[in-house]
Amino acid sequence: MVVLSKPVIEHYSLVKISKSQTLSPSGTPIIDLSKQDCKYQLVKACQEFGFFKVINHGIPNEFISKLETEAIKFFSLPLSEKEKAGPASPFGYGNKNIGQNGDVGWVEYLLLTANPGLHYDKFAAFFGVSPENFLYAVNSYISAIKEMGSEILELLADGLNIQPRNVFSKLVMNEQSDSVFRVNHYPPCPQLGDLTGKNLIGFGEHTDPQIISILRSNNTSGLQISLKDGSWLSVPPDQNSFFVIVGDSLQVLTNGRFKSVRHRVLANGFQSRISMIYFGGPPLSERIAPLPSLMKGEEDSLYKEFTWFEYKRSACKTRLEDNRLGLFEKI
Ligand code: GA4
Repeated sequence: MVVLSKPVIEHYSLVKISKSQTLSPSGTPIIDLSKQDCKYQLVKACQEFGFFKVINHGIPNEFISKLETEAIKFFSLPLSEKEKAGPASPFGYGNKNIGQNGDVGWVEYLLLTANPGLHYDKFAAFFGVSPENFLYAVNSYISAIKEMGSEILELLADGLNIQPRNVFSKLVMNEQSDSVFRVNHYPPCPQLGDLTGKNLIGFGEHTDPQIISILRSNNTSGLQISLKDGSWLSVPPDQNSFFVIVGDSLQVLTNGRFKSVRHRVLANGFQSRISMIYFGGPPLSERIAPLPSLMKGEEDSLYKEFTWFEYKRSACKTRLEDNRLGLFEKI
């Protein structure tokens, strides 16, 4: 178990969760990627939830467990060592502080670019004698996840009946794609033990700015998604599956047909949660606007024009829970 510096839990938001809010495994949209007709279920899940779970994804378990083992090794290092890989702006180790505008959470993390080969120089210095294992595990994992993300995006284009089928996937597969990879560690907070039924905010509520996020966690719960009525649903963990989250950019590309879902992560008093998330984004210069092939009749774009660079720049000035897309909605 990795213990962070002495917890001062008053600095972190506490939430109470009741059992009735737990999403039953059968309630989660589950997409079997090996099934021929999954494209329609994918579209439905993106419209109704902006969220789904993927099974039969074909990602070899060894990629996943190798990276998880390396991540645990890293997070087990003394804080002073981990801090040598910081700060996390733009990439590196972060502890409790999220973003640039005062958000905090009960989490430590590594934020990396998802472009292959770019990690070595920065991380060689931080990982002491052998950064190779970690970097190799990261790069193999990212390329496998990217492929799966691209397949999902192509199935979504098929399900929406739009051509070419790589209309979404080409954005994340582009060499210049501005994609990010994050490994989060939510350490248990022992002081919570006395506060029965209480959880601590590990990563506060937010939507993801990119196109698609693909999350895998160990078997510790914590992820919650927000439903249309504003209530929070706990997503049962499943270390053999991936959870897919629609990002703001995909909401815009589909002119609001797909919803970028608000989500958050709760830390608990007794179990470590490790998650790894790939955020597939477009190239910085890409114009993000509803696809003409999707627009029906006189349908107007719900959003003002912007490039991914402009959206990202604006997002960096926001707090986690802000409605980032709101700034770009046409009134
Ligand atoms: C949320 C999704 C990704 O984790 C992330 C986050 C980023 C960060 O951690 O630096 C942001 C957040 C995320 C959106 C608003 C800004 C930027 C923290 C924050 C307060 C890496 C991303 O791309 O956007």
